[in-house]
Amino acid sequence: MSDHSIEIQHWDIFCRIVDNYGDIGVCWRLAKQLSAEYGLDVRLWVDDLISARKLLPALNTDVQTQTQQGVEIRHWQSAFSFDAVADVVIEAFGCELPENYLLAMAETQPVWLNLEYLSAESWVEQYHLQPSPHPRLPLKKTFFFPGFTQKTGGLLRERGLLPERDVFQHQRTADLLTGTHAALRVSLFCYPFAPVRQLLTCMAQSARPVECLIPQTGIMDEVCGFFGITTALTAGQQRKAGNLTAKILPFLSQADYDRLLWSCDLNFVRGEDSWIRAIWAGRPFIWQPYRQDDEAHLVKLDAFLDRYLKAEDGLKACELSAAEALAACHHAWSRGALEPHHWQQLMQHLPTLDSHAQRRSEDWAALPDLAAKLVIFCRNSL
Ligand code: TRH
Repeated sequence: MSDHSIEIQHWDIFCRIVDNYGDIGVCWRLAKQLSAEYGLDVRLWVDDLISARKLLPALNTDVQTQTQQGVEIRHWQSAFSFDAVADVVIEAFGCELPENYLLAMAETQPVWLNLEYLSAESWVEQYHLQPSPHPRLPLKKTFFFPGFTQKTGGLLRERGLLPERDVFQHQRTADLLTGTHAALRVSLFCYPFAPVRQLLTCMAQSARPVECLIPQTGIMDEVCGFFGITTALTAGQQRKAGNLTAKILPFLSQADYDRLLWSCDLNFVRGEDSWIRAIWAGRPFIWQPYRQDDEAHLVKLDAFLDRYLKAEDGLKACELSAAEALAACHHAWSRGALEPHHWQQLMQHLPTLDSHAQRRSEDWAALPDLAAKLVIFCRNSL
């Protein structure tokens, strides 16, 4: 057996891309942060380089090993070969490690963590850091749950993120004060089954002009359908309807997507990673959870809204009528039944919701972030 008792330098993160961009979005962000902020040697194993290239445009899909932004990226193929087991092994979202790697882990006994999906539900605190012995091998895996409280694994947040956001937003406010920007700025990222046309109708009928910025994703058919056009809209194009101007953006880099969120008055986000980024933007947002069987996603949604809007652990509640307007809009959006009154209520309470969003981002940024908690846990495990 190797002596690993003082080592947590080498980290392997295993990522299987199920669908969409969230799995790789989270793993790539975490890998970069561990490398940049902690000087760790991080290897990110990805099973689908072609899908991953959406978030890492510089990725060469023809090579098995490459380094991007300080992170070694390895193609995780079914015939799995590796030189050495890392000191810390992160199995992202229960992606199941290769058998030969597990056998080698039984020899070297690394810290083995299963990074779970984010949820605001209260049971997360009980399951965070629970050990799970391997059924056959002398190995223990520990469940690591991200979350919104001290007793969970925290939220992904780079060290300089909020100061960078603040500089950007102050500069933008200064620019706005010197220009004429009456329109409400909204970003739109959601699943194709969201009531996109209903939302665009609300915006077109809105009393205040709305500029809706839409990165190119799977909702373009819905957008084109709303405008009654058959040829696909491409990045750089825009269309108007009533008080709405819809602008199509390319699919942005993660860094530019952050800036988009920071620059908007209201953000529509989905899944996991864009949801967290919307929180850090400190601006009001509507989150569409990833759809699950038995409507489990609606339970997740309510758990989040409770944590976000109500008083908890000394954090201030959002003013009641504004909280009700935000919750009603979230429910209508996730249930596919958005109506103009949801939008009008939301608009009426937007200033209050803006102050609340800013406050919550500061409240939650006061807690240790996910990478910090991972590193502390691993150090303490040795
Ligand atoms: O793509 P998603 O729906 O991912 C989902 C969720 O993670 C879900 O929990 C998981 O079960 C499922 O995948 C398999 O949404 P998410 O999590 O917001 O990931 C989107 C990523 O794309 C995020 O890292 C932000 C990034 N992004 C850009 O980089 N540029 C863009 O223009 C846009 C719109 C997104």
